[in-house]
Amino acid sequence: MKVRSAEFEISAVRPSQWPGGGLPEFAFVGRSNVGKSSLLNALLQRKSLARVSATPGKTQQMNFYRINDAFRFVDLPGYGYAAVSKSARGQFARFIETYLTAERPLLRVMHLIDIRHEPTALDVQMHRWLLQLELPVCIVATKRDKISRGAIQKHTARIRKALSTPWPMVAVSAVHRDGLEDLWKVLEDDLERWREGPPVLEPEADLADMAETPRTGRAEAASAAVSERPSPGPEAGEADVRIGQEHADKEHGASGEGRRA
Ligand SMILES: Nc1nc2c(ncn2[C@@H]2O[C@H](COP(=O)(O)OP(=O)(O)OP(=O)(O)O)[C@@H](O)[C@H]2O)c(=O)[nH]1
Ligand SMILES: [Mg+2]
Repeated sequence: MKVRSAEFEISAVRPSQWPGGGLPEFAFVGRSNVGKSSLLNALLQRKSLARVSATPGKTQQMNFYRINDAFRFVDLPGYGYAAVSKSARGQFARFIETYLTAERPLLRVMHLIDIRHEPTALDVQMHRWLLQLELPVCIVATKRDKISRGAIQKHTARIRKALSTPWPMVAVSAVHRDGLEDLWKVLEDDLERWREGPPVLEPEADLADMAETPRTGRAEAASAAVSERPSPGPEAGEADVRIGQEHADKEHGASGEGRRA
């Protein structure tokens, strides 16, 4: 992706401040300090467009960035920072929930997980929730420069197992600028599908299905596209796009329906 322009638009604390205009969006979620802002800067090749915090829990608003006047990145508040008061944490959760369930053209949620550690209980909870919402997701394993190359596959496998997820995973380092091309590829494919328009409804779809078409339809389209990806080669550990669809369906029962290709 050639980033011709990247502008910070607004730090929003309430939905009325969210920018309009219907541009497609990608949201970045993850626990506090996982590297959301750093990843945004690395993807956009900007030093400090998104503020990187020395103290975790700093990004307490939703920050909107407009790229190439064509799409947006949305940096969501980090969860799980213990030093933030309980009421503030509740507010963050409501914030994130309001955004993720809003009628916006959200193409995919980037769920960031620190590659070094087993996903936390909150990571698992957040991921299950994303699966329930049937939003297309990409798992981004961050800070891969912090472990040896040889350990990447073992760590990504551990994350996949803990999250029990059908979604692709990309391991990145914002510091070494590794894995960014793989991640851009996921975003570019989403944008291309978006430009092609919503999928055509199945003729037998009933009215209840039609009411849900915008979001569910895109989730299905995204899932279909993901399933069509070629299976990973010998270096798959670096950008693991293996899809455990059958496993996930089993695991999540009927909630897997909406994502099946
Ligand atoms: N080694 C290494 N450090 C990183 C990487 N990405 C982020 N960091 C560091 O991790 C810390 C947190 O990074 P942020 O980008 O501010 O994390 P965040 O998820 O935006 O944090 P909050 O805004 O508090 O939720 C900073 O000290 C970064 O320099 C990476 O890829 N490699
Ligand atoms: Mg941040």
